[in-house]
Amino acid sequence: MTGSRVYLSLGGNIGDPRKSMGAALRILDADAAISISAVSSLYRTPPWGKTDQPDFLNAAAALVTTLSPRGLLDLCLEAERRLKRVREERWGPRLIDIDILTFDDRTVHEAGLDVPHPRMTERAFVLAPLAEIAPDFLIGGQTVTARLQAIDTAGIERLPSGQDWWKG
Ligand code: PH2
Ligand code: MG
Ligand code: MG
Repeated sequence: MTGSRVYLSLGGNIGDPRKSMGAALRILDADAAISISAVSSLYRTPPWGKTDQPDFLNAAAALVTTLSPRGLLDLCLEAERRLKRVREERWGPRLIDIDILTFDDRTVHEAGLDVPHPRMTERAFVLAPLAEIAPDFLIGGQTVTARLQAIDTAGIERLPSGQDWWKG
């Protein structure tokens, strides 16, 4: 497929996040306008922001799409809804969260949609999985690997899931 190259971050910390994230990726991949091209291993990560909640599972994915950023966001939100995510408190526990990190080299500031994701370069739970599938990808002139080395990665554990865990 030719189209825009997108990186996504996925996460969750209640229910069965591995199952929810896998189902979300399969929903997206099944759409005619989206082709998933790479998925990272699963990572166990300490909660960031609001710390009195369970550890998260996080992963990153690369996809190619003919959709607009808004069209892709709508599908991600629809997948979250289908997986029965209820909108919870900010940074609190969640069944599934799908965030668009980058969309080609575009900058988007619209209601509910900021690309590149404004906090991605501060968050090891985003960059550790992303570094596995896109180590040399440049964000703000720095590779993902270099940026990851500059931030706190304490407590982050790559699980022995391999990269096919989402295929179900
Ligand atoms: N998501 C948040 C807030 N905090 N912490 C971790 N470890 N992983 C997440 O995915 C996460 C978080 C809000 O989206
Ligand atoms: Mg998020
Ligand atoms: Mg989100």
